[in-house]
Amino acid sequence: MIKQITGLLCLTASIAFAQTPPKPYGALPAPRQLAWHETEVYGIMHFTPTTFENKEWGYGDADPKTFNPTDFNADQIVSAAKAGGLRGIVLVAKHHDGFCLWPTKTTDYNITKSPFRGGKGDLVREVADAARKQGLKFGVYCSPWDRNNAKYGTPEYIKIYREQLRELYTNYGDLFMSWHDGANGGDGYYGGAREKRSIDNTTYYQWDSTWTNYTRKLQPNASIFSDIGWDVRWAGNEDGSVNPTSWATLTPKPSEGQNVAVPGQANATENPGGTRGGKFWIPAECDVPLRKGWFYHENEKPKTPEKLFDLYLKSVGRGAALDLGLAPDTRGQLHNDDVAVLKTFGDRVKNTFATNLIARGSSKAVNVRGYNSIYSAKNLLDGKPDTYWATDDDFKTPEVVIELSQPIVFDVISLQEYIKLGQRIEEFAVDAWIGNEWKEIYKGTSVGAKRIARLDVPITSNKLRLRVTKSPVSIAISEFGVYKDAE
Ligand code: FUL
Ligand code: CA
Repeated sequence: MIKQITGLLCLTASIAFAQTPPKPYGALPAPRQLAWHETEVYGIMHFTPTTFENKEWGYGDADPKTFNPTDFNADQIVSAAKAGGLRGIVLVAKHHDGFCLWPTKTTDYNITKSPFRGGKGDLVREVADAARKQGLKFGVYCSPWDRNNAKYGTPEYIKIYREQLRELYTNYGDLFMSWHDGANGGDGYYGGAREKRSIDNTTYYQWDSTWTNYTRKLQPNASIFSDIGWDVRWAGNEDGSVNPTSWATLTPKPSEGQNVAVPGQANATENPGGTRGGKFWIPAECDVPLRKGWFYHENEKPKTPEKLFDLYLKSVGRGAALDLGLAPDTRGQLHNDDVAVLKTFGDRVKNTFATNLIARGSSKAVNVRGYNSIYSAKNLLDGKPDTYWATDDDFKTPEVVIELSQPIVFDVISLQEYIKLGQRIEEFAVDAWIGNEWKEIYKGTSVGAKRIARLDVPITSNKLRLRVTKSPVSIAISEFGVYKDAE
């Protein structure tokens, strides 16, 4: 009888505990942002008449007939991206030159006026289809600045721009991103006017109503990128990295001389690090061209696989994403050099993170929330992002020891918070048991979606300790791993 009652009590207790996960902390990611975080590495592809003019910014006056790839092949581009570990492609459907890569009804300056597929082509469709066929997500970039359009600078142009978005949002399936550049206007062709047009980008584009009435309604799963959000912020540079301490949260601040924080006006000093305890969950995207420019230029070379791996650690490894610029050449394919570099980089990431060397270790934590196995420290090692080690509310700086039967050799450490409950940890450290004592081998800050650290020298040990050293609330960590760089 007593046994039965105790059993019953235990059962009731564990059910009660099971129902009390840690209270979320601060701003939280929306489901579309959680999906975006999983993407980690993706590409942004620039291929317009500007490619054929060998420029970076088309003036808007190129004859549509210049857009004449000799052998466009979306599958070739997507395969190379996939081999690079890219999980999505954002296609620049219209760049600043205004040329639309789909048969839009909003302007004559579009692909049907080019020789591409005899004027019957739709490049947005071809890339979207190729991406989906190979399991990559698809997104679009439609430049608000349009150097071709005669109406640019007037309210009428905003209607045209929104109609372009509507076409892109309704004809090409589910999009994972809607990418909005902050370019500010300036000189251009503008239907033959060939003049300078300046717009006030605190008011002209009316992003609030565009994103509310078009993007959110027609593509609710698309993360909106702009320099200050709404869903994903610009890293503040085009080098492919954020600060060593970078928060997924941001309280957008006005840039110098402005009193409101609006897209196109990023306070770039704030962007690489975010705001600790910021008002919104707006993680960073590190966009960087694979080559020097965003468009293909014969005299430029792609970055090395080593450089890309370094950028991966400084973006994905700091809770952000890496967005690599892909620039097809005038054939309409990625150059062999780019294909090779992507493959080597992709293999390095894949091979490095293939096996968590402590996955089979035993874990001993100082505290597990409510003694409940749901929150066990074993969850750190199961490779599942949805299970996590959590502590009781008053255990804000806990530690866990992982012990192995054999020593391992590693030089990469990776940590992931269970971000559905917010970005909680502020500082942490990792120790290894070396020569009969604990030696601190890494000390880090901001974790969030992921924190990856590469150590200067490989460590050999059979016992590791993870210590959270600063956190305003109890912790929720979903993964802890160590790896050997597959260089
Ligand atoms: C920038 C643009 O001005 C570049 O041309 C490129 O499209 C890049 C991705 O965003 O702001
Ligand atoms: Ca887990």
